[in-house]
Amino acid sequence: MKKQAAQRALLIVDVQNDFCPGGSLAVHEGDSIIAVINRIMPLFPRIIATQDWHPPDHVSFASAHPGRMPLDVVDAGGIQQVLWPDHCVQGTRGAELHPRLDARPLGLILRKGMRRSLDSYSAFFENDRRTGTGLRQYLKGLAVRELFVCGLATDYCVKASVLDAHRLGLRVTLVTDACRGVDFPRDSVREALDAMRKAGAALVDSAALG
Ligand code: VGL
Ligand code: ZN
Repeated sequence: MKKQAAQRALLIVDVQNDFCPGGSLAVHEGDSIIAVINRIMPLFPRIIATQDWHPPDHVSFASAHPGRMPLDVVDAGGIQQVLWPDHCVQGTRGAELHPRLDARPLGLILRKGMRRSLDSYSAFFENDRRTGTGLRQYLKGLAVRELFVCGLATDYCVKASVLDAHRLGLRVTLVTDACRGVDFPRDSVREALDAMRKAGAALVDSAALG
């Protein structure tokens, strides 16, 4: 069998209604990246989208911790867990991919954060850093060596996915104008960009792709 040529892939992280204006965990201007993503998708032979996909009583929801508020930080089984408003509950409209995102070219829609007691920011590993999502094997099976990443939110799921991809030996490029962040705590978007750059990811504007 002929060896497949090394391929590029685009990873679109959590472009879901709840992370866009009007959603329960809306990221400022979260929907402004959709036109950019739709424009760059034709440049990639393989495109994967993730969906944050939580059960209704998920450990990351402040509502699951009596007396706690969103943005409080708790210890959840030895993992520092930021608490969020209920978001991306399985099967709800908030969990659907944003309707303006062109879903036709998506080769894989990967759901994460499905275990009640464990969150998953990264598209590769859950927050215990051990449980894989299968994305690593999927990309390996397609001989993908170079991953471009975009989506929501820059300082949480995008950052975690970029750092894991790099750790797994992929060449990683963040498409900066196709991301938006929560920016909590203050400056966390800037810090996330610095951390990704320091780890060895390239940061580029979509205009430079092609
Ligand atoms: C995310 C907070 C909670 C994200 C998901 O997609 O970045 N952030 N769940
Ligand atoms: Zn979540």
